[in-house]
Amino acid sequence: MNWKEIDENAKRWTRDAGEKIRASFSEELLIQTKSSPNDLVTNIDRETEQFFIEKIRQAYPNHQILGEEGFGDELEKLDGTVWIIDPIDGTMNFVHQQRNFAISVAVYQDGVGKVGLIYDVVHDELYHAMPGEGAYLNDTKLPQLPQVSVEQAIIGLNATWITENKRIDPSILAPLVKKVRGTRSYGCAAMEMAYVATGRIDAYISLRLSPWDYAAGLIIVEELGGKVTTLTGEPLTLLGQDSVFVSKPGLHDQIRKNYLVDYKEEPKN
Ligand code: 2AM
Ligand code: CA
Repeated sequence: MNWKEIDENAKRWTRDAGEKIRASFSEELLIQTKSSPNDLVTNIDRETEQFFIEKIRQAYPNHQILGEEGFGDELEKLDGTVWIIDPIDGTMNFVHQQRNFAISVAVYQDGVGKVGLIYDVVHDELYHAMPGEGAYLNDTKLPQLPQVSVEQAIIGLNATWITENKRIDPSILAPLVKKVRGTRSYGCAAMEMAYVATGRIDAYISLRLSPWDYAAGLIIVEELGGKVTTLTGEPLTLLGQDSVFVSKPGLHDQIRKNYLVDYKEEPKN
């Protein structure tokens, strides 16, 4: 398998898709809802996913594709070469703000991450990594993540998780929010993982993400020595929805030990 070539193609297609998205800003958006009134999808989400699928099918007919908008394959296993794509992560931001969204593209081989790309379309910033080859922001190599204390940390966290919700007792995360230096909520999981990779934030917590939200970020953050697990410290499945805890290395253990011991995953069936 020529991973360098796959990486180069993935980067080119991602930048090309970004250019199309930027061009779409001057056109009228078609906005629809999916599972709830706040779960948005646009014609651009769909067209962007279809653009990737066309390119991948043409170049790599044997590869599988897992995409948020469902134009790819239905996967029950991660056997073989699998592209995991979110054409627009942060669709609500895309619709309301025309910023703070990203394209997320990852390629896995038998469940092992090989290429991870997160593209901040508006800022033309491409975060990318291949395991063992370093992680980059455009052409600049990112340094390994340093240690930080809980008191000095800024964590990415949506306010939903410290109010009444279906997934976590709000009293679990409240003491952590009190202890850290600050919290931020960008509303785009892939970008928040890219921000952990660059040290703009120190950790990121979400109680429900899908594989396409974190598949690329996981490769980039792990390449820099960061940890990416569920809130109970288990590996992410890349097949269903999971809680996600992304952090600088020492901070991950500190937060798990001191703030997350009371959290239990819902039984999956
Ligand atoms: P999306 O924009 O691609 O849907 C918002 O806090 C973050 O969580 C975004 O990255 C968003 O991705 C993701 N998200 C929102 N609703 C979700 C859901 N029902 N399942 C999984 N991820 C979701
Ligand atoms: Ca999306």
